[in-house]
Amino acid sequence: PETQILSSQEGAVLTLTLNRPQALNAFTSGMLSELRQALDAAAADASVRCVLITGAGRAFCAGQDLSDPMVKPAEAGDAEQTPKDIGLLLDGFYIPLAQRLRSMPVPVVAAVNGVAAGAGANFALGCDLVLAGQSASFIQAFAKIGLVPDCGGTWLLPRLVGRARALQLALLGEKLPAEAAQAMGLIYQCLPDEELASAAQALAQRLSQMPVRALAETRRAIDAAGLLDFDQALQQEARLQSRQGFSADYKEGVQAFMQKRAPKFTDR
Ligand code: T3D
Repeated sequence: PETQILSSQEGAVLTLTLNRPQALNAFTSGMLSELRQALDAAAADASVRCVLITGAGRAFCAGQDLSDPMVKPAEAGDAEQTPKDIGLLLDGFYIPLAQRLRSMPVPVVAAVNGVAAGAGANFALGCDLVLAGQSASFIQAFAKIGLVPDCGGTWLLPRLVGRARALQLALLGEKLPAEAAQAMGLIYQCLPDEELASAAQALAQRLSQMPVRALAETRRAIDAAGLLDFDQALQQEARLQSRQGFSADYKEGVQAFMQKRAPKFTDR
């Protein structure tokens, strides 16, 4: 079958494009597997120093494909009437994907080019820096079909925008335009549609030239600090700083500063 995840590399930036535009890039199990494999490959590939994720066509991703036999509830005339455990799809596909995304050894940028709904919204929000075009929008569509937010939404939303706004988004399931998403701190930046692709590529290129191991450790430390008290966070910082202090990137960063030249970072 035609690949549902397009992959292209420019310098050290790998772009992954969700590619089922006829269904607004809704996730099938095959597509979720392909995406995870692509992220695994990127994590293992030393030539990749930043990943950029976007969607083909007019949408970013409409979330789980609701016509997929794995999730579609039985209808009156269906031969098979046993209720399905759709949670199995989380165990088998969404959880490993969300974990993979959140533990990438390099920064991950989302370029949200259109609607991002359900798991599509939370997959985007799980990326490190989220850019969106002005015509893009975010929808916590779960409530509308009797589900709860997944793909990390219950963890991400209150941390991004606070409990009141997390509940506003998750309970009402309304379409949140990209501009409002930026205003409430849900995403990094909303841009004119025609500037999105080039701005996202430029941002990803810039990140790829930074000390990416330190950036990935920073993401991990910030996420972990949510569960720590202040003193524990200080201790965590000290541990990570010790390790970074021995890194080639630290040595290069300080040397470049002293020599008034641009650094060339290589750690990953
Ligand atoms: O455990 C589990 O596995 C459950 C996991 C759940 C995770 C989830 O993601 S739950 C949430 C699932 N997603 C949704 O509920 C969103 C459903 N889609 C929409 O609400 C709307 O399509 C949008 C707001 C995203 C976009 O609206 P609009 O008006 O721009 O487009 P449209 O006309 O509704 O959609 C265009 C086509 O895409 C249409 O097909 P057609 O009629 O042209 O043949 C539509 O059916 C299809 N499509 C859109 N979303 C999905 C989809 N097909 C399957 N699954 C979808 N999620």
